[in-house]
Amino acid sequence: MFKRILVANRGEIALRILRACRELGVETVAIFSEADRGAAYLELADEAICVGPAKAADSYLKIDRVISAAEIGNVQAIHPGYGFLAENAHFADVCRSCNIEFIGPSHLAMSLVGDKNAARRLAAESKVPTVPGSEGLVGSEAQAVSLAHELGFPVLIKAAAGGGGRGMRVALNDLALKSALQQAQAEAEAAFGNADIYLEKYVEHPRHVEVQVLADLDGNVVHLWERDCTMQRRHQKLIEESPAPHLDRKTRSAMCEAAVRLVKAVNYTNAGTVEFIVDPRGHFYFIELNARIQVEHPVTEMITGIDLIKAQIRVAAGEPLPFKQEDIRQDGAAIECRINAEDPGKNFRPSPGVIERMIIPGGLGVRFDSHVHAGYAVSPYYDSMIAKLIVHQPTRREAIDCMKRALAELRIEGVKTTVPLHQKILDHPAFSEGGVDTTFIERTWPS
Ligand code: MV4
Repeated sequence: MFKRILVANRGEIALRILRACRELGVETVAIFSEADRGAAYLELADEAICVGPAKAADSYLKIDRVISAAEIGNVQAIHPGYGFLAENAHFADVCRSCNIEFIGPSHLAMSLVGDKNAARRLAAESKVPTVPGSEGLVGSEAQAVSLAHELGFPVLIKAAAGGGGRGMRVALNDLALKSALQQAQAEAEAAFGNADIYLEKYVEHPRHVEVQVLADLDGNVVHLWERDCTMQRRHQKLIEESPAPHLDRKTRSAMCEAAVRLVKAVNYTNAGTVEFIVDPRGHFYFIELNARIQVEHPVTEMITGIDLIKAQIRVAAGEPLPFKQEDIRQDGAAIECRINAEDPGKNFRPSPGVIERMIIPGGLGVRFDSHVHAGYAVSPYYDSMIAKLIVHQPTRREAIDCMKRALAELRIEGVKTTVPLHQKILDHPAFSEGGVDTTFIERTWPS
């Protein structure tokens, strides 16, 4: 096991990793920007090193500064958390060249799955269902038009370097396709420095279901079942849960087995998430492989009883997975609400400021993952997520009731939060019934 690791992140995920390290007996070095100086969670690290000014591009994203902190802190490994440098294959490669273990997949596996078009090809080769679409990149406008006629409109243009919904465009007809192609290419070039695009049939009214996987350095790969992340707004997930409602046993098994096949095919190691969309008929299609621990990992931890952060650290240190597929349970139902400091009355504009008063819910099956507290100043510089409220109960019905109770106990005053929206969703019959698709929020509350 590592003696000492660097936590290359901030906020709730930095705290989550610090907690796991403490339990493992691993010493920690935290990094912080000027905006996070003095944050309470930093006191839980053995050492904390400033890496620069508030702007992430000048601190948390600056590879030379993060590596310098790792050298000064004398660590053997870096945990990147999510966001920032977590899916930066170049960073993983720099860590390797500095003899620092990157707690995540190899830079090779990461750059492979970072190319969404290559990941799609590898999925198809591994008999993982993909959405009908282009075989490889789209080379010309004429090719795109003829392919769209074969597939039938609507079609979706995706950037090879994109992901998470960035750089996607729907086209409904020939004319729209031609201009969307130009726009998508220009946008992809500007955003990712790579104009490569590919085409898929647009799957309407999909549900978003993803499979958690874990792989060690000896080639053992397991899945930890699925999470349903359909309840989202503008590609920002609001609520995640496991098991996915209305997923029959055969589809669930097929999806989880497909995820494991793909992970093996790309020699992927550590924790990862294989993302699928499920159409209204229940057919599933591979979308992308996310090479990081995800925000919503706690719902999987609750139903499996497996600490995913500890597992990541252990497999990065070369330990074999301590469980087999048949040992991994899916017990009860877990739901997570992402609580953001945003103003639902002002189009979800970030609502930074000081938290004046805060009361955290508790009780059986209630988990609250957050770095904030009364007196904490929510910074305008970073993501607006300030807490995750997670519940675990024997059934989905009980989990919903428990979440409603916990949300009613929660008090956060001084900043506006998304809690009222969560309450509206939990009270909505379509959510209780479990039958929503990714367009639910925008359709139900157009403003
Ligand atoms: C799609 C799709 C429909 N058809 N691909 C959005 C996030 C990115 N990872 C993939 N996404 C989608 N890909 C095809 N061929 C619809 C989405 C999509 C979506 C997926 C998951 C969760 C929310 C979503 C919201 C809008 C669109």
